[in-house]
Amino acid sequence: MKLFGNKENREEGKNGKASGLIERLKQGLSKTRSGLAGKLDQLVFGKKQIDDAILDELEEILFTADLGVRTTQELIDLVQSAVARKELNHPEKLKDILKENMRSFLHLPRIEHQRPKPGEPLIIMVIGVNGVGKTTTIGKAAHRFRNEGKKVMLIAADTFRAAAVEQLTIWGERVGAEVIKQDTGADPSAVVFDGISAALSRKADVVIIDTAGRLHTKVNLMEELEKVRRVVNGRLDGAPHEIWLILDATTGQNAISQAELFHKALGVTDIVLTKLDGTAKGGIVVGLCHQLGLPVRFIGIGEKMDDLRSFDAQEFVNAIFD
Ligand SMILES: Nc1nc2c(ncn2[C@@H]2O[C@H](COP(=O)(O)OP(=O)(O)OP(=O)(O)O)[C@@H](O)[C@H]2O)c(=O)[nH]1
Ligand SMILES: [Mg+2]
Repeated sequence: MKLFGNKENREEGKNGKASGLIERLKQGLSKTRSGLAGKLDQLVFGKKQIDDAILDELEEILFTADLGVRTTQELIDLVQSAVARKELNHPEKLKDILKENMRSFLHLPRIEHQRPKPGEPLIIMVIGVNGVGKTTTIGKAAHRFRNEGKKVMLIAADTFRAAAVEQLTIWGERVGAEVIKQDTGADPSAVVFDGISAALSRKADVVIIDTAGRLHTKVNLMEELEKVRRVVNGRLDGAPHEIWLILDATTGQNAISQAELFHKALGVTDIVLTKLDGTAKGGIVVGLCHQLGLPVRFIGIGEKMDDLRSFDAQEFVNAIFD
């Protein structure tokens, strides 16, 4: 009897944790959810059929959630043709068809990452314009890797902004990761070169490089990031294995043009979309995946170290619709 009780408790504990995580995700995405699901419910309430007026309002709702013009139009076309084929006749089914199509827009083949050679660390370079959440994401990601038992080192290559090094150092202390740094104003390439050497000799498992988001000009920024990448590659063949582009969800469609720019200049392997908790523009995720074909790897739903989530299309769509 006692044993049985223990087992039940254990399973309850496990399920409790899973449902807690889903609840936290829903809470983080609540602004987007009330914009989408909330307005959709109002739209279909008491309506008997899908007419042009409903489609117009639906377009407005999707557009406001920042799915982007193209993605919104494609969804409206899909709904319209389902109505024409008599596959969709009742407004209450609208949500299902939207969910199904958004899920398929979000479902992208994973980009094959370069793997580190045996015994060598995984090197991740983190890029993005200023203030999007690079340093915070690095702290949260380091925490995830630490939870997997990895030895993590952080390289402070944002030497442009005063206090940037200090901010990374605080995160390093919080999550138990060593930070390789020099003074503000040092050459980022030199910091990176020394940092990779230190990581190799100290046998780190994962190295994450924090870079500047702002320099005197955008051209300057791209050139410097390119230089940092060359130095990393010169020090360790095959590295950086991953280049994470951090985008701020609250900037909406602007995030898409940033992604295009950075991807063209540096070849991004993963997108991290931050600050989804602070915006109703969560539909940007769909636009990003669908228009650029770049997969979202993580989403940020808060400022704490547990607030970085692996992106899962199914989970995301459920969280913003149900
Ligand atoms: N609510 C919320 N805030 C976030 C999230 N991610 C980052 N932030 C906040 O955004 C602000 C900027 O974050 P940073 O990590 O300093 O951004 P950065 O890209 O490193 O900025 P620079 O170094 O100036 O280029 C901080 O106040 C963070 O706490 C998130 O997912 N949700
Ligand atoms: Mg920073």
